[in-house]
Amino acid sequence: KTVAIVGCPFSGGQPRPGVDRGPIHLVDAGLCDQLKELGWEVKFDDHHQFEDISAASDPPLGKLKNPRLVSKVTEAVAKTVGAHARDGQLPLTLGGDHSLAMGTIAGTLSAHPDACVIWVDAHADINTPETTGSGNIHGMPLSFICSLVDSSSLGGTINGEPTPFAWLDKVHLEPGRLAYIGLRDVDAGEKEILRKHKIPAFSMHEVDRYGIGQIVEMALDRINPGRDKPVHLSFDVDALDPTVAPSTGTPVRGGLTFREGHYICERLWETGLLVAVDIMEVNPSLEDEASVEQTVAVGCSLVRAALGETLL
Ligand code: DIR
Ligand code: MN
Ligand code: MN
Ligand code: MN
Repeated sequence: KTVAIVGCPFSGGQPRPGVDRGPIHLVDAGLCDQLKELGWEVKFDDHHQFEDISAASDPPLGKLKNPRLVSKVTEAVAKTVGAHARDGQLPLTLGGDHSLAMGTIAGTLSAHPDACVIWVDAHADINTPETTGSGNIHGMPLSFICSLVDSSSLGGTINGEPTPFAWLDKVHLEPGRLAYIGLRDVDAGEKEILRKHKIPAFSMHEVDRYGIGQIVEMALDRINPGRDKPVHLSFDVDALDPTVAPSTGTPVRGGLTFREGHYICERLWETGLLVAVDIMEVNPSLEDEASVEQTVAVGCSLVRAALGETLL
């Protein structure tokens, strides 16, 4: 069993600098050795070197900020993740901001067309270019992946130039194969999308009501009832309570406990269905040194839990 670490020092999907240093901190904390100790063969060449596009040559497209840059970077990530997955390796993508998941999920789907997605986050990240208030693409990756983006606004060409996200036209995740855990800061337009497409969403309210053990089964029952389809886990560390993972760009109080976050990872590993893992939005430039160390350590231990570390 081989895990391929895809380090993605990228922050272009949101405005706060520093999240691009998340993957560097996670690797420097000893993640590779920790995974070797769990019996994995670890493939890590270096962090991804992304082609830069200057802000001057990347003006907003409608409300979208840095559209060409985000598109280029996520397309490259899709190729890398897809190649590892087709090689039978487990791609572990370290972010970086959550716009990267456009690339990781597209990559997973290229190798496992029947994959489903568990999205652990305080936010739904399913705004469309029309509903977004912020214009930050890290709040939108799922609308692109689930083909909810109005093609008249982004498909085709603008002034004869192909729109940057044309590469995503062929990528499609059925909204019914996506389930959320941990939501607590969902925009009005996103709530409408979740309802309209009947997307299984388990907010902190449901976690409180049923307990995390039941919630993970309820999520899997909706998207993977036979427990036979490959599972992609995309974990935004802001799903955790800010007391557990303080160093992240958009913390929201009332989040998952340390154990609840780890339980999700442990249970998904236990199913034997995990084919890809993302750990996103660790920002080592936010909060004090102890908070950064704590957040990075939690990021590493979530990865270990998803890759087979057990308590006994
Ligand atoms: C908000 C915040 N829904 C947006 N999203 C965040 O900008 O679309 N996602 N912070 O992680
Ligand atoms: Mn997110
Ligand atoms: Mn989030
Ligand atoms: Mn599509």
